[in-house]
Amino acid sequence: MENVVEQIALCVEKGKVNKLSPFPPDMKDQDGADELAAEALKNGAKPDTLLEGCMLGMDRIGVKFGENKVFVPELLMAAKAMNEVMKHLQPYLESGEVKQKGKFVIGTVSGDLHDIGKNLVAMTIKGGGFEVIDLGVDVPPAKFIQTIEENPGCFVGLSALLTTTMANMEKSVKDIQAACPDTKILVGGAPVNQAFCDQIGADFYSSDPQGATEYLNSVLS
Ligand code: B1M
Repeated sequence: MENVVEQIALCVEKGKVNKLSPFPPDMKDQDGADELAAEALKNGAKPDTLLEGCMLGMDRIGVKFGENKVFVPELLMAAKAMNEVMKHLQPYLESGEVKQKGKFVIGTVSGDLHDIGKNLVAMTIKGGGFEVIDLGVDVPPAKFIQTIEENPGCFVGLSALLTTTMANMEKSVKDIQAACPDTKILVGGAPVNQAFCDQIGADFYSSDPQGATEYLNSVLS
């Protein structure tokens, strides 16, 4: 089984989606995440094992991304490979046979339409074993609050890319804290930094997706 974990992890880390995928060139004509996941389940592997492989692969690529050893395209390919595995796991997730670590609600704050970084954070956290509820862009505080109330115990992530929408991030944090005081709020995005996070009273700031995943894991452990 260790082999299955490692094989899936390698495909996710390298972004090897399926056998036909030409990327990465050094894995040309080899089985990808799609074939390996299907084969492993057919041979009786536990669905949890596949999730473990995804988490390991996303963790490795996330660390490299945080260290500037790989860039957005590699992270996107890794997420694509991870999604191939998740496709096979979907029935087990829905039946509850595979348990996720928790729920993470994410959105770009109101007035802001940037979603590339937010999507990377969402994908990395999904690969880290969390159920991700992505509210999209231009999300008003009331929508975050409604979703938190529908998903008690969830974590929340706010992304902002404009200096002008940082004020909306602050309002979202304040409104969420007033309505749902126990909710842990993560913030990020290019203009956001630790000082701003402290100033608006959010729980955690991360400059990259991996830091956000590590924070969620640290809260749960
Ligand atoms: Co816009 N834009 N844009 N834009 N845009 C910027 C952000 C800008 C810096 C460009 C510039 O002027 N040099 C500038 C902001 C200036 C400022 O506020 N000081 C700007 C502007 C001004 C605008 C418009 C106002 C332009 C106009 O219309 N006049 C307009 C605003 C629209 C709106 O939102 N209301 C606008 C529009 C757009 C497009 C729609 C064209 C497009 C967005 C497409 C999309 O997202 N689907 C766009 C883009 C692509 C950019 C740039 C070029 C790239 C942003 C990006 O995706 N980066 C950007 C300039 C630049 O950065 N070079 C720019 C890649 C992404 C992976 O990084 O989002 O930072 P990032 O995410 C990182 C981290 O920040 C972190 O993880 C990610 C991975 O490391 N992170 C989190 C992000 N969220 C996190 C949350 C976390 C944790 C980490 O926890 C919850």
